[in-house]
Amino acid sequence: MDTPVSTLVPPAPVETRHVHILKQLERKLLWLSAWMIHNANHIRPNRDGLKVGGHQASCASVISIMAALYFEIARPQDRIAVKPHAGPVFHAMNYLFGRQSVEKMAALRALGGVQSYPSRVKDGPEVDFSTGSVGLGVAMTTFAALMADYVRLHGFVRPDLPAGRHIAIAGDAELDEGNIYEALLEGWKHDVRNLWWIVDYNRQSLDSVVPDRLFGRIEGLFRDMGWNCVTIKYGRKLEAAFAQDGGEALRRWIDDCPNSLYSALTFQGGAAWRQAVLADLGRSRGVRRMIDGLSDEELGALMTNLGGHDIETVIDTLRAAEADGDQPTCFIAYTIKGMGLPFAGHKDNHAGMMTEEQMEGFREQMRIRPGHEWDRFEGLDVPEADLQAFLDACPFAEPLTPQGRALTAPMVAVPAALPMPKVAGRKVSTQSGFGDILAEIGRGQGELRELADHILTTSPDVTVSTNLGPWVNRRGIFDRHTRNDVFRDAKLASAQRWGMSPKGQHVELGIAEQNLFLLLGAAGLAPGMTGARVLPIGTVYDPFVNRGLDALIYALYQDARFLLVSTPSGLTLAPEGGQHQSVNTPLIGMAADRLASFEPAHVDELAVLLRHAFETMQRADGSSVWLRLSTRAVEQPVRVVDAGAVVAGAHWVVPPREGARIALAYQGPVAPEALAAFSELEAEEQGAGLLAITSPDRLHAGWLAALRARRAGQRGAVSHVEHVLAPLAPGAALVTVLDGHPATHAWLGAVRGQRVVPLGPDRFGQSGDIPDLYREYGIDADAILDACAQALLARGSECVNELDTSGFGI
Ligand SMILES: Cc1ncc(C[n+]2csc(CCOP(=O)(O)OP(=O)(O)O)c2C)c(N)n1
Ligand SMILES: [Mg+2]
Repeated sequence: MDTPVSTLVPPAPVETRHVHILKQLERKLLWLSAWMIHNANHIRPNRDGLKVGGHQASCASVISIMAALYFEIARPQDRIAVKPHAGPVFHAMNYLFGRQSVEKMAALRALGGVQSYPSRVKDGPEVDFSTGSVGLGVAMTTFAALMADYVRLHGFVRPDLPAGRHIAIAGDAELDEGNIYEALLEGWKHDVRNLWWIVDYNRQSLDSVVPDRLFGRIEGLFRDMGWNCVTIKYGRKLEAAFAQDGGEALRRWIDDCPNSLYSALTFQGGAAWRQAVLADLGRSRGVRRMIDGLSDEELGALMTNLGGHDIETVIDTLRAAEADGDQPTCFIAYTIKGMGLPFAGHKDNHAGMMTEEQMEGFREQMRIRPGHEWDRFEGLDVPEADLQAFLDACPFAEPLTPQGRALTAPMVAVPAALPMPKVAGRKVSTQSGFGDILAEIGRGQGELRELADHILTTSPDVTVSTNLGPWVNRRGIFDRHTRNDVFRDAKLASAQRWGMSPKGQHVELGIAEQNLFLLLGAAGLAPGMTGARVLPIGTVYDPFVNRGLDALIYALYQDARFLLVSTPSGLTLAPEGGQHQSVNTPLIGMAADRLASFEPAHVDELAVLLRHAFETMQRADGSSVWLRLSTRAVEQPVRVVDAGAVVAGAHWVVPPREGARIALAYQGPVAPEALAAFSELEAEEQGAGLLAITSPDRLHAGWLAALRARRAGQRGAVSHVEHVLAPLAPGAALVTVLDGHPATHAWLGAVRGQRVVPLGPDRFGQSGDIPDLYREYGIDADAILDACAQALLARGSECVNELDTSGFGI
């Protein structure tokens, strides 16, 4: 086993209370987590033949760490991310605290039961951070710590709420994920505090044993990022042995033992340990004496007495770190995967499960009577009243508020309308409209004041190029320390005034997009975590939403509430070329749950949607919001837009005549092409309609909801898109166009059986100017007119009949 260079913790003088009780509770966590998984796989009826699964070995390795943390160290105000595969341990711990039911645990991985991995939304208020996509929960704690500072420094937190720590219990393989290092770097820049990562260093991942000396590297990285790094390597028994004659040789032997050999010996047990140690150290009289005096079982227990399984050592180490201040600290706790179970140390044990026979043996060892498997204190040798009194006295058991640990924050008032820049008749892009509206809000005048104060903006190094600059000039950059803008002080001309202070409202991030979404997630959970309302807005180039997608989905999965503004988007970004031209993002917007996605073409629509976003992201039944914008300046209409229709996803710019044979629908910055094509179409086909689609996502969601409602017997349920398309003839044609994948609109034909000719790029983009690219990808006015002609000439069935199908052999 490699030994990372590390700060050794000074022997902690802190006395651990009730060590015996703690060890009994550890036993209970081990039993309940293993039993929960066994029950789900072997006891509960299985109707589909699928393996239910669960990770008994991953649970076993983290038992002492979690017992030390939750029964001794943690305070209710601490926010903790638990490694995904320790979900059952987490639920067992809550059960002991009286915060989880047997029914839910017995239904682990079944509908309505506890989830395989802790889920904020589905497992209830005790889960601080969902985990499952490894690495993200760990990294998220960094941004939650940043947010905790932010809301405190802005005076948003109730004074009676104590500040907490942010803690991640991480699997060691989680540290392979790149987002961990992106978060480390960003955390360093923002000088985050009160952050602990406790690594369950069992040196095993899913497939294998991790390479030796890896942690020497990783530890160095932590130190470089300003973290304290503490290794919890050996338990008390081993430390005592090391102090004996021959002990130093034994320590060196274990230190030098390759991870895979150590794992294999652990699995094989005492006799194998004896043979291996004596083969190398048999000539040392001290070692021989020490080992000869132990039975195989005792020797096995000694050699596997790693720090992460020694609850007293873990507690002492955490306490010492606690006393050390608020520097971020990484604890590398050596453990054995599957500790205490028959497959301890076996490299294939990740998804391994005890057989029924092994479980029977384990039950006897745990002194659990059949039929009493779920009893909270069954098999423990401490009176129930003492155990209960101990649990009641745990600091973590104290209520943070009378409502518990899940907090709430009042809504921030949103004015009936946001300031609308004077754009009618001018050429303006949605992106610059966004910047203007936000800058105006940033003045914080009158009824906008509260709203302005609660907005937090952030961007991964594209603040200026997404038009947040004027807002930032007004509201400043957030930093725990006040720092002047050097350019400004030196009177050097710059449009950006970037002074930093604890009152600033923009968090400037490095380019890593995963960090943007992790911060939006943390800020979007601020009401529940801190009791403070923050209205987070993140800007990013639209194509790079893909770059942070896992973290975006992760934030949404937890029901974090934020506004995502992605701009610029699509081919319309013309000269930038294919890596910058997004094609698939409208489809992501449609498919992402808890996210309402919009793409306005004009600034009046944008103003409506921005206002809607501030409200929707605060409403209990609302969601996050995504606005896909563009840098293309398009002429702004003089009109009063129907706000309700804009929010619902579409409004008629030119309503069709009843029974019209065709309508043209556009979305986003292709509006000028659609308008040009429409004026020709209208001359040929009187009564044609022109539809502005602001949200295929809302239209689609509304349609599905109406279909479901009608199936459930609500015959009058009609969606917005059904209303909108109703005037058109049943077999009418609908030509649709957007600067995004055409599948975004193709489904519209299914609503009323109309024929859709969907236009939009379905290939990677490339450099060019807008006329060339729109022509090349078939979204210019000519292409739209061709599509209209095709649609009008060919009726649906004829269209298919005209195809030459001879080549298909039918
Ligand atoms: C992003 C992601 N990739 C892959 C997986 C599949 N997976 C689940 S656990 C695991 C290995 C975890 O090892 P480690 O973090 O060391 O946990 P432990 O040994 O404590 O079980 C993998 C690859 C996942 N959950 N998330
Ligand atoms: Mg591991």
